[in-house]
Amino acid sequence: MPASSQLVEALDPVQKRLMFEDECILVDEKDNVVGHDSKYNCHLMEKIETGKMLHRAFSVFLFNSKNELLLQQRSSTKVTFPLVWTNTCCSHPLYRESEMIFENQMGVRNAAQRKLFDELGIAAADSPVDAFTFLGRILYKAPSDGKWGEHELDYLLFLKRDEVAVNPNPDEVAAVRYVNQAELKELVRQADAGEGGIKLSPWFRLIVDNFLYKWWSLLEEGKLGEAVDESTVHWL
Ligand code: DMA
Ligand code: MN
Repeated sequence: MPASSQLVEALDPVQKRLMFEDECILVDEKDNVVGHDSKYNCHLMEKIETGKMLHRAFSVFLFNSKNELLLQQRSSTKVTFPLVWTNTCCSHPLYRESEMIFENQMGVRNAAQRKLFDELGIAAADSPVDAFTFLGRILYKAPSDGKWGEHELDYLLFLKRDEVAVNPNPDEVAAVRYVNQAELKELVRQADAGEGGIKLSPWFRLIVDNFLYKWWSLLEEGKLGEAVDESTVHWL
């Protein structure tokens, strides 16, 4: 059997289906759409190294009325970055009309609403597309293990809601917890110290190190709008 088909056989069946069903949006470094390819191809490190697999993604940060942030631990069956702790929900807008609307980030907002339900069982009524605050975009590359990785242009979305019902999908999510700023700092310390087997996703770590606490404090002060940057793509 060729090495590439052994790689496919070893995948969890649910994640394997999504790897070929989900068609990601390929973009250039300015976020212009340049094509599309399967989620599978977009996350193979050997293809990422060609520089042609940069794709659009989003990261949602959901806060409750106490300004605590919901974290998720990715399931053990995720192909990329299994069992790492990360922000509330991440995925990709897909190559379909409703998720490619550029104006007002509407395609990404639609995709975020879809995946909050798929991963966490959060009802669309609890994640109205207009309720997301779009903060800005980052560009980063990160290997997962030898075979898999990410090279993304990632839209950052904050959402603050009164207590929402959360019902994690075990195919996607191993655990969830709310943290305040001090608790997140302690989690980061543990990850750095290699304590308790805590690992953080590379994109979450980049966002924590560059933006999160500043934006979180603005959210607490009701001034999140001051942080919005619609034009820059930040290279991290
Ligand atoms: C991809 O997330 C997006 C980012 C920002 C890493 P993911 O691997 O959780 O995507 P999916 O949920 O579609 O598998
Ligand atoms: Mn990706």
